[in-house]
Amino acid sequence: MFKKILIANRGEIAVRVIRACRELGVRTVAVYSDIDKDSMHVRLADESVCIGPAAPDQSYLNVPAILTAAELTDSEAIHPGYGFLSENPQFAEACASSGIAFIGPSPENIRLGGDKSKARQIMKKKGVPVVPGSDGPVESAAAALKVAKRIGYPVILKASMGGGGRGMKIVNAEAEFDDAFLIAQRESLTAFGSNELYLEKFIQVVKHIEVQVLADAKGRVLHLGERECSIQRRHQKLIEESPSPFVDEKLRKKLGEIAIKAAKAIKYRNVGTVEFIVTPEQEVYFMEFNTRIQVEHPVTEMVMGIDLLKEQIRLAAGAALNIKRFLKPRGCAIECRINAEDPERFIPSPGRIEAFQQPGGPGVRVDTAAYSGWTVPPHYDSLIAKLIVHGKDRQEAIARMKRALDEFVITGIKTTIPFHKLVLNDRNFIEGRIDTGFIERLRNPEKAAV
Ligand code: MV4
Repeated sequence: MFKKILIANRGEIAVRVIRACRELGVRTVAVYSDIDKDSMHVRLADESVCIGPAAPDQSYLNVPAILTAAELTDSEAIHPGYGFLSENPQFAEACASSGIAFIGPSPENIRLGGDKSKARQIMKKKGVPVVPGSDGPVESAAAALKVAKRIGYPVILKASMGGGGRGMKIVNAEAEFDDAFLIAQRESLTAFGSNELYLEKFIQVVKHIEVQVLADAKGRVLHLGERECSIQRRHQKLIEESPSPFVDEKLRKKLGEIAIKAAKAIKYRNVGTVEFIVTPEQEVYFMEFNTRIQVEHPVTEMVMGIDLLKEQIRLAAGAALNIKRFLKPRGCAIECRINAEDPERFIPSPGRIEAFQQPGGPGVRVDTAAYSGWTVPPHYDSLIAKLIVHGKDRQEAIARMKRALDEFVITGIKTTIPFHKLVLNDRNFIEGRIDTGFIERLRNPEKAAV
């Protein structure tokens, strides 16, 4: 096992990694920007190093500063958390060149996870189900139009280097195709530095379901069931749960087998997530391979009784998979992402937190780096806490989440707690009728399915 790990991140995920390290007996180094000097992750780590000003590109994305901090503190490994440098293959390579272990998959795994069109092409070749569409990227508008003619409208144009819903354009009819293609190309070039696009049939009503996988250096791969992530707004997930109320044992087995096939197809190592869209008819399509620990990992931890961060660190240190057989989810876990945002318009609401009083009691977990008197800076993601509950079944988990949301006191800034209370009281949510159009319908009830 590593003796000392540097955490190249901030906020709740840095705290989560430090907690895992403590339990493993590993020393920790926090890095922080000027504005984060009074942060919880700095307080909890054994050592800390300032790596630059508040602007992310000068601190949490500053590769030379982070590698220097690791060398100065004799850190053997770096945990990137999520966001920032976590899916940057050059950073993973730079760590290796400096003799520092990157806690995550190989640079090749990360590079392929980032190239959505290549990943789709490989998965298709290996027999993982993908939506009908282009075989890899499209060479030109004319070539794309030919594919669209073959598969029929609506189609969706996606940026090869996009992902997570960024850089997508739905095209409903041939008359709109050429304009849409040029706009998508231009937007992709601006956002991702590449104008490469691929094309898929657009599936109208979908659920976003993802499967957690674990893989060791010997090529053993396990899955830890699914997470239902359909409650999202503009591709920002708001509520996640495991298991999905839509997934029965048969579908879980199918999703798990496909996820393992996907991981083996790319010789994946460490923890990862295979993202699918699933139709009401239980058709399953591979979408993306996420090569980081994800925000919503706690719901899997709660139902599987596994510490994914500790497993991830052990795997990076070369350990074999610790779990002997496939596990079944126990009960139900739900996570509400609490953001420092106006709950009606979802615009950031940074500032000083006056009171921060978190809920407790049976089955309640709060992953956060916030505290009374802390100021939420405007420079970073607005996620300030994750409220996770576990219950014997979905009904108990929902009751527990409502109770915990009522107990949670955060004053001085606006948060999304009132929004979550609204969802937890919605009939469709309570009865498990959720797809990616849920939030839109909640705010605009006249709209039928998508
Ligand atoms: C799709 C899709 C329908 N058909 N692809 C969004 C996240 C990214 N990983 C993939 N996404 C989607 N891909 C095909 N072929 C629907 C989504 C999707 C979505 C699309 C438009 C508006 C909201 C959405 C929410 C979740 C998923």
